[in-house]
Amino acid sequence: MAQSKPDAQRRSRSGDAATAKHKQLESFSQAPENLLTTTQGVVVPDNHGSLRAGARGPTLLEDFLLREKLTHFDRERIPERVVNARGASAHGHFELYRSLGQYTKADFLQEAGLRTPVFVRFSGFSGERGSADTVRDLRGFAVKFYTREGNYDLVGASAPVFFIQDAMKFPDLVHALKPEPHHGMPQASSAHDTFWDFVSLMPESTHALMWLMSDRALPRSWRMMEFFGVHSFRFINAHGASHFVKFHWKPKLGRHALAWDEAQKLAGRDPDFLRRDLWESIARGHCPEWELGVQLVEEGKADALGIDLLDPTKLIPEEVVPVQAIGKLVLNRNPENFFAESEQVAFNPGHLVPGIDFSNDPLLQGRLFSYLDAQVARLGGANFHELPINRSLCPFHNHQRDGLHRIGLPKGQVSYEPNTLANGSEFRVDGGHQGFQSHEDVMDASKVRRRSVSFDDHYSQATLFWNSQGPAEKDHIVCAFQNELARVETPAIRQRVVDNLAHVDARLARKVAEPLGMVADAKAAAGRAGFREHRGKVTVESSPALSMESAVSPLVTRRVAVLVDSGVEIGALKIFQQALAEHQVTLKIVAGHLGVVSTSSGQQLQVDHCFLTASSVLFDAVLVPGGAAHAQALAANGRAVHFVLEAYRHCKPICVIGEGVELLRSLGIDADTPSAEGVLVGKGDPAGRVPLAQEFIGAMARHRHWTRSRLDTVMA
Ligand code: HDD
Repeated sequence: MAQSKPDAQRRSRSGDAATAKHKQLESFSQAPENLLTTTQGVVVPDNHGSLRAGARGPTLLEDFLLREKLTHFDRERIPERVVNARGASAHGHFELYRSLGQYTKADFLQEAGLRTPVFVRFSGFSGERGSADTVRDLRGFAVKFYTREGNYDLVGASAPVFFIQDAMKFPDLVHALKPEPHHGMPQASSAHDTFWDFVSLMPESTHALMWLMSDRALPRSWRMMEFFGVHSFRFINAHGASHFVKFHWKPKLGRHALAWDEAQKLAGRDPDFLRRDLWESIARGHCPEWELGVQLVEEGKADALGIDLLDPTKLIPEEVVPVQAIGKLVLNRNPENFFAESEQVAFNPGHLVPGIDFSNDPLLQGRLFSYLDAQVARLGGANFHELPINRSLCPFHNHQRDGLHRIGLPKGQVSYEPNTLANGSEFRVDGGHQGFQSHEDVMDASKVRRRSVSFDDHYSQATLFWNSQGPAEKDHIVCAFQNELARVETPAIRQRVVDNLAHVDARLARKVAEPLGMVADAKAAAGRAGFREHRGKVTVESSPALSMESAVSPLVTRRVAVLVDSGVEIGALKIFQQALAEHQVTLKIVAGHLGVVSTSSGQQLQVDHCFLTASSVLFDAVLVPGGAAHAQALAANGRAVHFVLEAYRHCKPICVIGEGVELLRSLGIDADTPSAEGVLVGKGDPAGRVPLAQEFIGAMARHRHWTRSRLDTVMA
C-alpha cells in the first residue's frame, strides 16, 4: 500500500527546520495514491514478478522486495482467542441518565447526560474464528468504556449465569465443549459426547444449560439480545459504603430469536448473518441501543436474599430486586479495520475504575488472572495497551518500560519511583487516598480449597427458569435437549443428562427422554458424585422477566420479502410500502430473475433479489400481492412455494392479497384456522388495504407466531 498521507505529513512536520529534506518529504506526501512502496518507503517498480536469473530461471535470494512481502504475509495471523474467537465490534457511546453518586464514586456515573466513548465486541463462546454466526451458543458482550479515569471493561454474556462456579473448572469446560481432540469435530456445537459427558457430571451447570437450550441461544440479531454482567460486582461510594451490583443490558429493539431450523439453514446461507446485520444497520444509520440496568443490594442485606451473590450459577429474579435503568448505550460507528480493532481489542474484567470493585465470586477471581495472561500470549507481549483500540483516552503515566513492540517514546532519565531527578523535587507515591482504593473487606479465614455449602443448590433456579417460560419456549427447550442428546453417541451420557433433568422438572425430563428411548430416573442422579439435595430458599416460583415469548417490540430494521412475478398488482403494495416505511421496515422485491418485472398496469417494477440467492430465512416476514397471472406463476414456481412454506414453518408473519391467496391454498394452508396465527389474507379492495397493512404491522410486532401448530407436517 502507498504511504498514507497523514503518516507522511506527520513525518514531514517532525523536522523543525524547513530543510531540503523536509521539502522532499512534503512532496512525497502528495505522491499518487496508487504508488506502492516497501514498508521502508522504497517504491516497488513491479508488483507482479520476482527477480530471476533470466526470464525462465530461478528466483534470486537478493530479491528483498519479494522476501519482505512474503515474510510479512507469513506472519499475518495471530492466535485466535481461546474462547469467544468469533466476533465483531462497533464504536459508540454510553450516556448516563442520572447521577449514581449515592452508590458509586465512578466518575463516568456521576453527571446526568455525560457521554463516555465505548467500543463493544459481540462474540460466540464456542466456535473458532471462521465458524458460523447463528449456531446455538452463549454470546459474549464485552464493553470497553474509555472513561476520564481510565478504561473500564464490562465483559459479559447473553445469560446471567455461567456453567461452573469456580475458575479451576474453566479449562475443563472449554476442552469438553470445543471440537474433540482426536478428530477436531464438531465445530461450534455443544451437540457431542465430551460436552454432555462433562456437564452431566457437573450438576452446577444445569441452570446455564437451560439458557443454552432455550431461544436465548439463537438470537435473530445481536441488536435484539439481552446481555448480563453475570457476577456480582461492587459499587463503592465516596464514603466507602459498598453495594453489590448486577449489570443488565436491555435492548431497545426487544428480544427475539430464530427458529432452530432457520438458524441451521442460515449458518449455510449466510454464515456472517449476525455481523452483517450489525454492520448494515449501523451503516444505514439505524444505531442499536441498549439500556444499562443495575440490581443493587446493600452489602448488609445480601444474606437475607437467600441467594448466594458470589455464586455465578444464580441470578437475582427481577421481581425480587428490580432492575433500575441508569443509562443508554448507542452503537453508531462501524470499525475501519477488522483486524486492528476487533481482533486486537483486549478486554479484561480486571480493568476497573475507582468506585467499582470485585466480589469474591471464585469464577470472577480466576478471570482476573486469565485475561491479562491471554492478551500477553495473543498479542505478543506486554505492550498491547499501546495499540490504538486499547489505549485509554485519559493520560497515563508510570515507569514500565521496554518490552516487545514498544510504540510510545517515553522521554527522560527516570523510570523508577521514588525519585528527585524527574523534576528536581521528590516524587513519591505512598498509600494516599486518591485513585483506585480496593474495598476494605474484613478477612479472617483459614486457607481452604473448598466451596461454600451455599453453592450446593444446583437445581432450584433451573426449575425457576423452566417455570418462567411460555408454552412455545418450553417446547423449544425440549426439542433442543432432544436434538443435542440424539447426537450424543454414548447412551450412559444421555441417561445421566435426563436423570439430572428429572430434578429440574419431571415433565421436561420425560419429554426429553421419550424419543431417546429412555426413562428419566431422578434417584440415579441423586446417587452420583457432585449431586446435592440442598435446595435454596425459593424466592419466586416464576419470573416473567425470564421469558421472551410475549414480547411485542418496534419493527425498526425488520426485513420483508415481497414475492412478485409478471402481472403483479401494485396498488396495495404501495400502501404497504408507505405504512412499513413509517416503522423503518425494509421491503425487498424478490422475483424469479433480477432486473424488472411488468406489473398488471404495465409499469416496470425493479427487482432486488432473485430466488437464486434470496431465501426466506433472510427475512422476517413475507408479503404476496395480488394479480392473477403473477399468483399463478408463483404457485407454479417451486422456489416461491418453498419460500412461503419455509416462512410458515418458521412462524413468520405472512400476508397474501387478492389472487395471492391461491399460493396459500395450493400449499394447503388455511388462514382461517387458529393454527395459522399470523397468516393474513386481504381481498385487495382499496378500502381494505390500509387496515390490512396495519394488521400486518401488528403481526410483525409479535415477531414470530410460535403457537402455529402441527409444523412437523409442513414440508420445508
Ligand atoms: Fe471469558 C474471553 C465472557 C468466564 C477466560 N470471555 C471472553 C470474552 C467474553 C467473555 C465476552 C470475549 C472478549 C472479547 O470480545 O474479546 N468469560 C465471559 C463470561 C464469563 C467468562 C461472561 C463468566 C461469567 N473467561 C471466564 C473464565 C475464564 C475466562 C472463568 C478463565 C478463568 N475469557 C477468558 C480468556 C478470554 C476470554 C481465555 C479469551 C481471549 C481473551 O480472554 O481475551 O481469557
